[in-house]
Amino acid sequence: MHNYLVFSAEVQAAREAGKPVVALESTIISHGMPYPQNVQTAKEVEQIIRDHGAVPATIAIMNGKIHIGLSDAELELLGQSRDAIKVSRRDLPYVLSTGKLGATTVAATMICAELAGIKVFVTGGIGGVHRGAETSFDISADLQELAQTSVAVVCAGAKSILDLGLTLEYLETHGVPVVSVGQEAFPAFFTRDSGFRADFRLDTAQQQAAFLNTKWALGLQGGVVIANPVPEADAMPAAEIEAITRQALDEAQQQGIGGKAVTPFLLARIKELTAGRSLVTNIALVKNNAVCGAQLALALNQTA
Ligand code: PSU
Ligand code: MN
Repeated sequence: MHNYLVFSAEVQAAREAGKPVVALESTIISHGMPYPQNVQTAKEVEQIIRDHGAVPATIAIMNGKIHIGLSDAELELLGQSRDAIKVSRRDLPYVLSTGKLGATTVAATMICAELAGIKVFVTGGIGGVHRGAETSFDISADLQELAQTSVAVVCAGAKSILDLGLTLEYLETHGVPVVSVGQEAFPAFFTRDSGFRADFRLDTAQQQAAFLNTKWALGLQGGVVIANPVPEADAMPAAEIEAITRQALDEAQQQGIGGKAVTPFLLARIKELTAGRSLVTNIALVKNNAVCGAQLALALNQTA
């Protein structure tokens, strides 16, 4: 298995020194944001994690290897590439065995983080049960991964392009705890309140670390959603985002967008329809999550 893992010098040094490491995904770079903001944001997020005492490990698939930690040149390559493949659990063996360039989703990043012994992963939003899933069956593989892979996923909730009620039901069925930070509500990515409650509220990194240690000490495998709301000042108006989301969903249906292309299509359309303001919010919430994730990795490291 270790034949497949390649650690950057920075991450390797952190492992040897027992320093806390935070995983970062790469689909958000290749398919979630446009160039050059994607690369710029990736670098700034990494720096925020360093500034808070942890070491960032952005994960991607290159030349038949799982890269744990990318150089600036590798980030640039991924951010500019037009043919990086969006890699979820299903796609990992194909992209690795063919040596293609792959950007990992939440699901694939969780798998790779677990292989690398990393417990905390920071992203923007998780995938979920799509609106209309009762006919499309479109349920992100991220949810099944959360059910089985023991990594904490720090996010700003899930976008309301999804059916958030069904997403939370699905997570409950599979025993995935949803923890909110600083509030009771489950956040909806662009907005702080989805109208649904998270299962638990744990405001401090120490409380979150104790929760994770307890879950995993009991042998309860699987992930935990740590839902950290977008800062008030960066949130978008809920009514506006709902109207735009509906329009983007209608367009996706009319254009016959399906499968793994759905989420990237919706993200790009929402950005266009908000004249780029959704991207500003997206960047702000990922940075906010980086602080939360670094603090959690430190707290977990102290109790290890
Ligand atoms: N949601 C976002 N931004 C993203 C994604 C989701 O707000 O960039 C990406 C993540 O990589 C996530 C993936 O794991 O989309 C989910 O895709 P799908 O719905 O096809 O499983
Ligand atoms: Mn899907």
